[in-house]
Amino acid sequence: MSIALPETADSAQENLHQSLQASLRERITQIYNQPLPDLLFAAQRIHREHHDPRAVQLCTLCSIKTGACPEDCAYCAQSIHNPTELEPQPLMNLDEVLSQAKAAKASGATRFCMGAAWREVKDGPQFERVLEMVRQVAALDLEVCCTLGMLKPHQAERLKAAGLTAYNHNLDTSPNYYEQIITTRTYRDRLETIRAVSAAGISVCCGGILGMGESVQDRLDLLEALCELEPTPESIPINCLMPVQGTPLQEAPPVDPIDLVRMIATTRILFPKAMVRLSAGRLSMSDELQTLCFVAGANSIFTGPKLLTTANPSHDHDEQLLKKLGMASKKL
Ligand code: SAM
Ligand code: DTB
Ligand code: SF4
Repeated sequence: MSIALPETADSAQENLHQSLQASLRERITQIYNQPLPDLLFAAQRIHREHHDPRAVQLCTLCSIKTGACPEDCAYCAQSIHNPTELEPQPLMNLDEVLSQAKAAKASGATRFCMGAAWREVKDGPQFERVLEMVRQVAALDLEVCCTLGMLKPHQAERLKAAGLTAYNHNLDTSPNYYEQIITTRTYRDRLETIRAVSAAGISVCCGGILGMGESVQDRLDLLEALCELEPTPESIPINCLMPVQGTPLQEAPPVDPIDLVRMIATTRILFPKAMVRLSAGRLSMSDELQTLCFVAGANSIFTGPKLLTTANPSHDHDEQLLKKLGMASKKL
């Protein structure tokens, strides 16, 4: 009888992977569930080792192509599957985008993020226009980020060559809960694009959304999925759902504020060097809650009156809040 050596080796590897995974999951759960003062203290200590605790990076979003998206993301105003009031807009002209980027820079933003309601990037004149946008925004000495849906390796390489700093592609929630939210693509599709982005040498911006009916365990499973990316993301947006009329999630209840703070602190501890971005949902957060999020390790916000299609606090309000806290916008 012959011994199936390779199988034995494989199963040993699999066992090791499973026990490492179990211990990672346990560690994440322990971090998240510790008493809040301990969690905040641990997050602050790590935050201060790697970042200036007074500095917040301001980013500005620009929806370069709005609405009529074929994907069925249950949270999104821009999906054709959701009867929302949004007016679709075709791909913007280069000049309009550039003037928005200049205005963002003048108001203190150091990162400009262009979002398109596409399922995936298609080669052709529209992609060429986006590449030109990336080149010209990069020439303004801004970090340039894009979120355009799925990418193929050669498209990621072209974005890199055009000067793209980062690509945003969120995993959004846990692998298990994903199909409750989106059915037109899989977690694996997401991971493939993320791999193409990293392989092209572009920094990965990847995070999720809280408040879509998921459990706390789903949120921790999202963090686990982020820990398993290689390399781990340099930028992690934590969004709270902006409930949009006409979407299946229009009535979703708001996220518990302390759960949000726990999530931010846990993210900071697990990803010491990453930028943790307090993203969508700030409009309905009190100044006090945002302050706790900064203490927990969030060090970036999106400023400007609009996110992609939904409202955001005014730039003046953000400026006053940072001033009151003795904090300031981060220079490049
Ligand atoms: N179509 C591209 C994609 O989905 O990758 C890029 C644009 S998409 C609007 C960018 C991200 O915004 C999504 O991955 C999701 O995490 C976030 N987002 C969209 N709608 C949201 C909402 N109503 N509330 C909170 N976050 C939202
Ligand atoms: C991310 O995670 N949040 C930003 C950015 N990446 C592109 C987008 C938030 C969009 C919120 C809903 C809207 O305005 O349509
Ligand atoms: Fe389309 Fe992106 Fe909205 Fe999903 S989140 S519907 S892919 S724009």
